Amino acid sequence: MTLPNLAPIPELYVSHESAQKLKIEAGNLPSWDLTPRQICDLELLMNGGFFPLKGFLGEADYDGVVENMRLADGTLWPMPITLDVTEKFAEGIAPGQDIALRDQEGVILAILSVTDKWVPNKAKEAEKVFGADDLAHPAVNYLHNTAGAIYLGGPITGIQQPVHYDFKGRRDTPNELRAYFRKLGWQKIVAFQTRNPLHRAHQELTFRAAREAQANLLIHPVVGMTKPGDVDHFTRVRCYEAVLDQYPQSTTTMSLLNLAMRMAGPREAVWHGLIRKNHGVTHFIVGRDHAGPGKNSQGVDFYGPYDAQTLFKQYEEEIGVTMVDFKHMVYVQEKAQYYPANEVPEGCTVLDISGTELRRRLREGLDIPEWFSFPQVVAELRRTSPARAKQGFTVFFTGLSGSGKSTIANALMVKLMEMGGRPVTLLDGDVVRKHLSSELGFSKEHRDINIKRIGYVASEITKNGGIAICAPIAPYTATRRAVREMIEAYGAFVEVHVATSLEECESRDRKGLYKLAREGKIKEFTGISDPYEVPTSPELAVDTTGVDVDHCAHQVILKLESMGLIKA
Ligand code: PPS
Repeated sequence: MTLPNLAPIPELYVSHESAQKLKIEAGNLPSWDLTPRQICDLELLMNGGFFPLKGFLGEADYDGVVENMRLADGTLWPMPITLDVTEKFAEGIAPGQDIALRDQEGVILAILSVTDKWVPNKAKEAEKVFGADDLAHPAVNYLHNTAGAIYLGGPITGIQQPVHYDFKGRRDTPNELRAYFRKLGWQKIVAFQTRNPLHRAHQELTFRAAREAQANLLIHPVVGMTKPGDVDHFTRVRCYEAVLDQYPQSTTTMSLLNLAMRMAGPREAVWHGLIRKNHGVTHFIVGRDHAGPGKNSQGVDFYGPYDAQTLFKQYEEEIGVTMVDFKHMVYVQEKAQYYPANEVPEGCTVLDISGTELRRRLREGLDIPEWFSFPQVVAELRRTSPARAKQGFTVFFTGLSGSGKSTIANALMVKLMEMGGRPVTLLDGDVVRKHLSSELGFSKEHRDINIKRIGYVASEITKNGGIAICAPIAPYTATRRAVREMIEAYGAFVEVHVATSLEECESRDRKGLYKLAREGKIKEFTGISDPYEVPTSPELAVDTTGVDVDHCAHQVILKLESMGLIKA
């Protein structure tokens, strides 16, 4: 039996007095503005959540972690915790230098004493850590398309915790949790990691796990960064608070963990175990497809359903936390109660609602029965996920100059306004270039900035329940993908490829630009002297050759109807 060692765990903070002094001195250092993911990592580095790490990994530790889940000294650590920066920032930094790490408002949180600076082999990192160099994996996509090209490593001197304004009373450092367990005399604690709302089946399984291990229960949800598209943590925490009342008093507590998940399945499970060990727990529930990212680009699951349990079991002793395997709980109608799926009495009717089915019911405003979830949880979910026909969304037209994007977009706007219900905003290529991007030209860099601005505005419109119609050329796949991700966090993204051929666009030459481009009088002209990467899987492709605008706009309307975004 593992008894918890609830002594305080080392943190990386200096004393309050030294912190004040350091903060002033650090004002003169080169400073790096941390990304949201880096802020999460830094918080857990500083408060001991990532013990025994003393800072962002140096190159030798990184190599060991990537290769075989071990730091250079042999300690088990499965996840590279690295500080990625841009090439431009890295140019001015050399090992031996200190840099100030700031949050997004410019507050100095820590000092990094740089010992290592290197160019990582990202393809190898993806293969080894996430199992495949496949952009369908959210962390691989982040690695290639968001993370900077250079890594800096070295020890951290902690100045202050990142500031949180939400659910302050529910956030605990490892030492605060350890002190809480000590105070209550809890010796065995089962932790449950989650990034989803809890329903009755989860309540049953967590409580059952605690009972079997004769332990207390810690609901330990992740509120840092989870999988894109997950229910936001504000909604989830309100849901968790409702479920907490369902456990027998004083058996269970909840604490929020500001972790940035990587969805790395088996490696992630081991990592979660180590983090929970640092928070003072003795047991950890590992489920089917723990921290799974879903399907790869071939439509196959990245990891086997029990890979995480197998890897955790293999390292259980070293992690120092006992694995409790997740029982898949199902509702048995005749008995009006939950049973583990493999213990259902013979001849009984099993009821279950999958995550996909639940999302469909929420989207379509359909019934969610009481046997499945708690009424307060369902009410919370309905408040923040209204039926699809009431949510905001973005229609993103892309295609060559003169393909007909703006004309169809205008027709679509009018049709949607005629239907009413939601405000409609048109972000046309030319109009955006006049009001939002007037200083930009047509280099790849400038086009990307332009499209990301459009994406940002569209994501805000979508978040607030409106309809955004965008109609730029948007020639690059990666940039369109980045915009999709920005928007899908809040609502649907409908990519419409206006696939009119170059020959047709050129023969129309409505603005006379193709002629000038052919004569070399306009440089970097899309389709002539600049690339257009054709979308491979848009929601819809329309060709305007020989077809009237009304018909094309109608095709978009039909698509929106079939996606449940508008009601007929
Ligand atoms: S991009 O690539 O998405 O940022 O382009 P976008 O903002 O949609 O701007 C395209 C409009 O600008 C005019 N124009 C050019 N297009 C392409 N290449 C070059 N070099 C260029 N120079 C000016 C052109 O009128 C485009 O309008 P549309 O409506 O697409 O014809």
